Amino acid sequence: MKLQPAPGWVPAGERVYAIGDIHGCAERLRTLHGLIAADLAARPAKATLIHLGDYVDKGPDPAGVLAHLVAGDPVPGCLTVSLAGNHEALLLGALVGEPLALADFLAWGGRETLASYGFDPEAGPAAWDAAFPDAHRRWLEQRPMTYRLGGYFFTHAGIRPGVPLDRQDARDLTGIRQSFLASEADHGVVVVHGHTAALSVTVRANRIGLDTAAWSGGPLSCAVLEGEVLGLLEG
Ligand SMILES: [Mn+2]
Repeated sequence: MKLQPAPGWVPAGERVYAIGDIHGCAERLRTLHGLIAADLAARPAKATLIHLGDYVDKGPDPAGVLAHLVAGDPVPGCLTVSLAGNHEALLLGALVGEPLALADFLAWGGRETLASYGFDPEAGPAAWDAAFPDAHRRWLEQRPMTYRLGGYFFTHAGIRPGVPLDRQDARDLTGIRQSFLASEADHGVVVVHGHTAALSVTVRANRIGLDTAAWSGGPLSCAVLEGEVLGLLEG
């Protein structure tokens, strides 16, 4: 793996594998987990596997992604941290028939999620809710919003510049775009995020963006962080 200087740091002897928006790309996620397992076997370290959220919608197999992650331990030997994305909130809101969530869910790729579970899109929230696997619902409900390690702060979309990390609003953490992406402020941490797709992984002094639109033909990107260097894997 080619390593380049990283904007942040990870404690000695540790490594982080951070994966951007998955959006139903179950096969590529399994491929990427295999590459991570091989890298970890070749170069043992205390490893943390972080998924940056947006497991469902848009792509072909959201049900397969959730089945794979709910089963646990996707890369043996890694501590796994799977963060919440805005699409997880949309799905949970749609299942209980919350009108705004339902409208956004259907407009932003929720039909692919329904299809992957074998649900009739015309059946409506009550029918979907009754048939949705309990284990998948509990897993979605339990996703943490943030994770911190070394000089890095991991969250789905980004942070509101100028607001302390422990006082960030959940809507910013899972939804913020330009006011974070365009900021050149030193946040005190390097924010590792997904949510806003780019053609390739974005590495700036204050952030690393890992959403490379896997669902629409881009790679599923993984940043490999250790010491003060950064490598990339693609599924
Ligand atoms: Mn997304």
